[in-house]
Amino acid sequence: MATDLGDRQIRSRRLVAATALGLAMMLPGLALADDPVFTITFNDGEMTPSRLEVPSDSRFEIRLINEGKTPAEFESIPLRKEKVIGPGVETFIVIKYLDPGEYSFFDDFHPDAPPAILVAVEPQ
Ligand SMILES: [Cu+2]
Repeated sequence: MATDLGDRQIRSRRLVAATALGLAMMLPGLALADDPVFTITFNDGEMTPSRLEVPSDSRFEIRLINEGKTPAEFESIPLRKEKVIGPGVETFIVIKYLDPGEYSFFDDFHPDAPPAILVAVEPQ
């Protein structure tokens, strides 16, 4: 009797967990399905790539991945954006409708590292 109840509870908990995981995986994709996605990786002061071409006049997403052992901070004065990324963390920012041109950014937690640049290019 008690074992029976236990089994049923475990089974329903597993179902809830699987459903929640499925939704969590689907929702971010749905929310930004049309936006192009670019990735910048941080690694204890190194940013890759150091030059990233993005489309002007459209919304896009930049995925920020910190593979380093120390926190990083994406910071751009011309873009007026900053975001802290803990070690081992992946997050993203959305950027909307840039004018064509160059937008520098840096890792504010590693100020000695060379800055990097976002280049907004008019779509052909
Ligand atoms: Cu900062």
